[in-house]
Amino acid sequence: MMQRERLRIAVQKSGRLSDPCFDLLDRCGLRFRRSRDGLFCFGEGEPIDLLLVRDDDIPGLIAQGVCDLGVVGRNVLVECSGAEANGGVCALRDLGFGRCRLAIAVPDGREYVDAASLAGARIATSYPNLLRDWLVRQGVAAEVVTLAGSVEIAPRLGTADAICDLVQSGATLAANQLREVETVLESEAVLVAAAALPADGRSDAIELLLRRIDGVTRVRGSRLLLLQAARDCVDAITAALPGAPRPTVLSMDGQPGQVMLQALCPDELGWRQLEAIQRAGARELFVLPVERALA
Ligand code: PRT
Ligand code: ZN
Repeated sequence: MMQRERLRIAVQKSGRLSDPCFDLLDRCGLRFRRSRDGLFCFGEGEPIDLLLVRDDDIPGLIAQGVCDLGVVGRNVLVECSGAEANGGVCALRDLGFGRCRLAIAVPDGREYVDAASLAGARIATSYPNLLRDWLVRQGVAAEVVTLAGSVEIAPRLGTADAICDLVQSGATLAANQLREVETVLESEAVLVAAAALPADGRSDAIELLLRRIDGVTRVRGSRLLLLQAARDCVDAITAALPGAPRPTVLSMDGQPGQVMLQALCPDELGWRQLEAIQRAGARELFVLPVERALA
């Protein structure tokens, strides 16, 4: 395999994963200059470049060694990993965006009890490998109809009795009079790589990237809560903190009965939660967004 000093990451060119992926890289402190044809992004600070491609091509590009890392939905990774040419591509990190599920849905009027209800049915999907594996696990014999897109209209066209497609809000299913009945796979964007990571100059860049991704994803959505209180109130305040974080309690100079408390809360802190914390005895409450963390 060709020796390269710069790390190359395959990223979806335009689609649901593109914006959140660029946002993550930006939070990791990586800046890029786009090539004229828009297919390549040259890293300006770190030796990390991007190749912008269709998401379906990403596992193959990594398996061939054209790219070292990539960002794809777990649905694409697992669907492709059956192909021998893509062997050994695996997930390094869950990235927390692009969440959806691969689900089976049937027309509203169709009776459904459990997986056995699908016996003999024609199921339309763009994920034939994932669907076939699921059917085998359920011990159900059904016909898999592979379609490249517009899977949700297949039952109305009479070309399928059920579908297996990605669902996020469920609005697409509802608009097509379909009812979700089974989850085949829970998915989110994942950082993928070949099983054997490069051992040359690129390994430092991989380490840097993973450390920064962890620093961003670990605290994403977290809030730092700062407040003052009488020392007697600390237990009641701690009990009122959502997500049960372990607060740090600091004494305040010249005020022996008073403390300053800080806590990293895993989620958004709403007004009701803050008011409950205040009723437990807190004063001077501040809620701060947390951008990154380094242990
Ligand atoms: O051009 P390219 O091949 O790169 O893009 P693409 O069209 O194959 O992919 P894209 O951008 O649509 O999706 C990329 C990835 O986003 C998917 O592989 C999933 O991992 C993830 N993702 C998250 C989704 C959805 N949510 C999603 N809702 N991918 C597709 N959908 C579609 C779904 O197929 C259905 O048509 O949205 C519809 C359902 O959405 P709801 O909200 O109505 O349920
Ligand atoms: Zn695609």
